[in-house]
Amino acid sequence: MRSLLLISALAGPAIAQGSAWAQCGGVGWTGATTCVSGYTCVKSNEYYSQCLPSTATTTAASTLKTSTKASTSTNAATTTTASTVKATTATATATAPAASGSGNGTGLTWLGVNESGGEFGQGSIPGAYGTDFIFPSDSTIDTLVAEGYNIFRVPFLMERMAPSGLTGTFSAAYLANYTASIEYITSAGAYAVLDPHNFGRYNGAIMNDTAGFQTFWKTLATAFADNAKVIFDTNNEYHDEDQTVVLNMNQAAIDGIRAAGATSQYIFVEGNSYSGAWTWTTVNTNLAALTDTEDKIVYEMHQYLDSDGSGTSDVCVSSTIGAERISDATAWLQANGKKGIIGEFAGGANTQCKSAIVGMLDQLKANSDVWMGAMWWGGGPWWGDYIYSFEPPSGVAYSYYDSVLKGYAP
Ligand SMILES: *[C@@H]1O[C@H](CO)[C@@H](O)[C@H](O)[C@H]1NC(C)=O
Ligand SMILES: *[C@@H]1O[C@H](CO)[C@@H](O)[C@H](O)[C@H]1NC(C)=O
Ligand SMILES: *[C@@H]1O[C@H](CO)[C@@H](O)[C@H](O)[C@H]1NC(C)=O
Ligand SMILES: CC(=O)N[C@H]1CO[C@H](CO)[C@@H](O)[C@@H]1O
Repeated sequence: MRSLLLISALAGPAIAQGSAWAQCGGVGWTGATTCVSGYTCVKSNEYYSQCLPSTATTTAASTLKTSTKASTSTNAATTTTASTVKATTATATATAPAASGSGNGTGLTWLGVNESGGEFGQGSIPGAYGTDFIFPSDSTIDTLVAEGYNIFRVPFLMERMAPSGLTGTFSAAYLANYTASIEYITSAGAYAVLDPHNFGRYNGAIMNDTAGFQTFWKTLATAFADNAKVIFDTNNEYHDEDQTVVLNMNQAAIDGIRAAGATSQYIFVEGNSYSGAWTWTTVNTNLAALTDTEDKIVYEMHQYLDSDGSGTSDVCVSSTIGAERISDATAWLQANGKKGIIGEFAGGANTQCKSAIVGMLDQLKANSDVWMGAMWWGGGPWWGDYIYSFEPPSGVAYSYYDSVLKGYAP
């Protein structure tokens, strides 16, 4: 749908030995199953094995590892060196997610970017990798992590992941490639949000099969149960559907994830009406009833600052609209003892929007008792000249907003 630029391979081609960090196994994998010297093939899940350093003390593979601010932050996401993180991944040890960071004194736990591509080409299912869809590029993650961003939301399509239905077998190839992206992010020390970008629908029909949805989530969470830096996002932007269905589907996802043994991770739930923060208290108040045995629910709300809140214009309503649009939701989170995250936000590259964006981020920071962070919409290799593109090095919004946003990194 956008210009086909910067396509980067995520997994290695079929060569004699897998290179550092390359895929080396998994259902359907036909490439190398051994790794170059110094690396060992380690199973991540049924669908993906990766060449990881043979010892925990192996020198970090890329410069991003040393550029994270190890000495100043209390956040494990940023203090842990890459080699240690890689080793953690290799041994698949699930540990409690890091506490709030304090490097910039924001009180926020996360600041990051949506990384699009896996959900592109929705008119072509399953579609072809590299033509209809793509996954985030490693170099983008390296760049953004080095700047302090520590959370990336990675959309995918359920119809590609589970082509025969919610309870059907997953596509080994799609899950393997998706897993490679997710593991790249978490190995770099950041959090990765698994985002079925489906708007509460499957093949265009509103999903209401709670048992099937629970099974889908149990299958997906099983593949990531050992990775504590993974976050599960039940679904992108439910809209125009029955409010009880939204409640029940979120609860089914939570129950499926925990039933998979994925107990250390946060779960992001979304609401109806595109999960808008500005309409949250008039639409989604029933979602306060969601329960989680691990008590790690985070309410993910989205907020754009154009007149209809759709995120389709670079004109912001006013210089204060950001703070205004999240104020009711802030009060709701506080009144109900809940945590929240702005899972998508953006504004045009102009001074009015910049003031509005800063105003919103300042409100998140001032209310970090309930707000855990925010994620810009959006990065990804195929955005081209999109008004909100946060793709380094020259995306419109990256060029304009990077210096502002990173000041809010944990
Ligand atoms: C997975 O990625 C490889 C390239 O690394 C590509 O050849 C393959 O077509 C991809 N498959 C899917 C389903 O994404
Ligand atoms: C559930 O979804 C199916 C398929 O879209 C639809 O036919 C059915 O009417 C829905 N049931 C309810 C109770 O909404
Ligand atoms: C704080 O903000 C600066 C930019 O203002 C950024 O470079 C840095 O990565 C942020 N995080 C920390 C922990 O200092
Ligand atoms: C409006 C916007 O860009 N936010 C979104 C996050 O995911 C997809 C992109 O594929 C958009 O359609 C969503 O609305």
